Amino acid sequence: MSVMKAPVAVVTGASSGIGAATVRHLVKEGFDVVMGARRMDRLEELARETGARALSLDVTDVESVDAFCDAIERCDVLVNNAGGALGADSIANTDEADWSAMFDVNVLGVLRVTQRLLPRLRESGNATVVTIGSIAGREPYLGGAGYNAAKHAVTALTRVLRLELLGEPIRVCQIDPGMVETEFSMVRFGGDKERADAVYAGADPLTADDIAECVAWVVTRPSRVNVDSMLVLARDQTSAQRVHRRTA
Ligand code: 8X3
Repeated sequence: MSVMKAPVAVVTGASSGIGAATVRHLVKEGFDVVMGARRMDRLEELARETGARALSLDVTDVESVDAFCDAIERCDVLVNNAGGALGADSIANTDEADWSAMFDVNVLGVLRVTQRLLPRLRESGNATVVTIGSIAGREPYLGGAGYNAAKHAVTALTRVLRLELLGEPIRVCQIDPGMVETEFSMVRFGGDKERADAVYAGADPLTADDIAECVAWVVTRPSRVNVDSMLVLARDQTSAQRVHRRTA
């Protein structure tokens, strides 16, 4: 009797926020999940909680990406989640190092992992790549320059990948969240809690679970259905910086 094996989902940036929530949701949907991140202590805790497999991954380090991808024998779903913003300065004042770091993690990180796992996705016969973009990849906003540029590049990468894979059984989807309350803003503002809290002040932002549910929904559609892209905003948000805030 042949035993049907569960499909394998790979999630990057899985130690917190949308990545960790996605791991939980995909495990619930019956996937064998392989998760990667730099913070192994957090990943191991999530592994104990969910049964997902934890592997060290720094998407900005080619050797780390190679080792991570070499350890993956099967991949039916790839969730490119690792990413983030650094700073909110104007172009006149921005630090080029922040741009380099943002391009490295958001753009080249997606390229590296997708490129190396493409053979596994092809072998699947029914695969899905879901990349977590951002409203910043659709709409420029003041203070967004470097992150806008990086996430617009991610959108381009996703769209070209879909063109290249036409005719193959691999779906390509990009989910673009707006305001989600995670560690995102703390990282962006270098641990400045006041600035980070101000992003969400008085509004009812999305949660990591809200976006993880979208990922789980996308990858569980019938194989003929490709959800091309999703822009997911809080009800309190109509564009990157137009946010309704309740005052106390
Ligand atoms: C979404 C967050 O600040 O670019 O990634 O709107 S933001």
